[in-house]
Amino acid sequence: MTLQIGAIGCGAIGQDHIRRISRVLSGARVVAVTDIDAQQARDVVARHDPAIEIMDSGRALIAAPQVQAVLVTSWGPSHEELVLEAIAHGKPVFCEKPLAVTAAGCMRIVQAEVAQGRRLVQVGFMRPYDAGYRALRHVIAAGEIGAPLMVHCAHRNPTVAGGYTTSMAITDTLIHELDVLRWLLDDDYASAQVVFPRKTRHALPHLNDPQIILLETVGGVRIDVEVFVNCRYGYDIQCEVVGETGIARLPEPAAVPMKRAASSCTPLLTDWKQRFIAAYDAELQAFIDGVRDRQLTGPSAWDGYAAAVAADACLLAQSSGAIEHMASAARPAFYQP
Ligand code: NAI
Ligand code: NAD
Ligand code: ISE
Repeated sequence: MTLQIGAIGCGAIGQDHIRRISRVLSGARVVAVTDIDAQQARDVVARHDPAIEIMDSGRALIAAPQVQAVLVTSWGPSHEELVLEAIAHGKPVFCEKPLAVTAAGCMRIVQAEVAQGRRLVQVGFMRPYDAGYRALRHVIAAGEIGAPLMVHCAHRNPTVAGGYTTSMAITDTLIHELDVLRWLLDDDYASAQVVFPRKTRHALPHLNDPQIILLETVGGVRIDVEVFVNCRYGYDIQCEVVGETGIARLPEPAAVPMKRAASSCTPLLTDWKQRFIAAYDAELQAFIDGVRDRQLTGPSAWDGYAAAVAADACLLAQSSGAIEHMASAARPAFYQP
């Protein structure tokens, strides 16, 4: 049976996910799309399949009988309402990060899913599916560098769109580290602080860029993450874990080293879609397979909530300048691993 998916939001990642469902993955097809910008939806249909139906709204798409599972790839602030609507219809939903823009919003989703009685939500945190992060986690879990003590990370984009704000550095960008570092260390966060270095002249007046986020985990690991979204030179994700007896680094993506024009160089990627392309394929295939097997295994609504608790504290820390402590609700048995 081919799983029939309806996609809400036909922007950058919506188009890319529709492409992979239509041309790369197996077991699913896109039967309906919607976008508040109707032209975006028409473009997707023209590009992929004239049989895809354009729906008037996210609500109409979720209610449509031919839609068996929902893909939410609209703007972050719209996610909560759409995911709650999908849960109310008992339809599985893959929601891009952030699950909701506040921890309270994520908790409403957690409560709705628990009340519904089975896992229906997978969050688009793709890094746990990345081969490099998986290898790094394996090295740490095997004790090859001893107990982790410190983690140094960087999340750099060459540029961002004009609508990108100082808070989005947390809710849209850092949120990937907030998720993957919990998973990597098998730990949760205790506190956060944000400091602002000298601002790059390449950032628009309303945006503070770069930012350094300092996190402490419950287990006492200290983490620093540099978020720098106008770095100009490339899309660069770094993660180095310092343990008691050694250091482990996230592998760089494969690239051909060259010597030319009197220099030695290795090209860098500039597009996030390429950097994690295999991980995006794996996460969505896992969702399709999980829906078909009635057992979702990927990042859960609880993972979305846990990342959002930390994001809330980072947002507070951006404005207070202080160390902000965080408190999570107790994890329901429903989400125990
Ligand atoms: P985008 O701005 O290119 O696309 C969003 C689309 O959704 C637009 O076409 C917009 O018209 C539409 N839209 C917004 N609200 C809507 C609503 N209520 N109903 C229907 N359509 C709506 O943004 P982009 O880059 O595609 O990001 C979308 C989401 O995906 C965001 O949550 C973002 O954080 C996430 N994302 C995740 C990435 C990852 O690495 N996992 C990478 C890029 C984006
Ligand atoms: P696992 O499934 O044993 O999970 C390890 C721990 O990490 C569990 O406690 C779990 O609750 C937690 N966890 C999982 N995803 C998380 C997230 N996004 N944020 C925070 N915590 C998270 O370990 P594994 O087999 O290494 O799987 C790790 C991830 O990779 C999971 O998301 C899993 O679904 C996925 N996975 C992918 C593939 C693939 O080939 N695509 C195969 C197996 C697992
Ligand atoms: C974007 O939304 C993503 O999710 C990318 O992975 C991230 O690198 C970028 O900073 C975000 O804006």
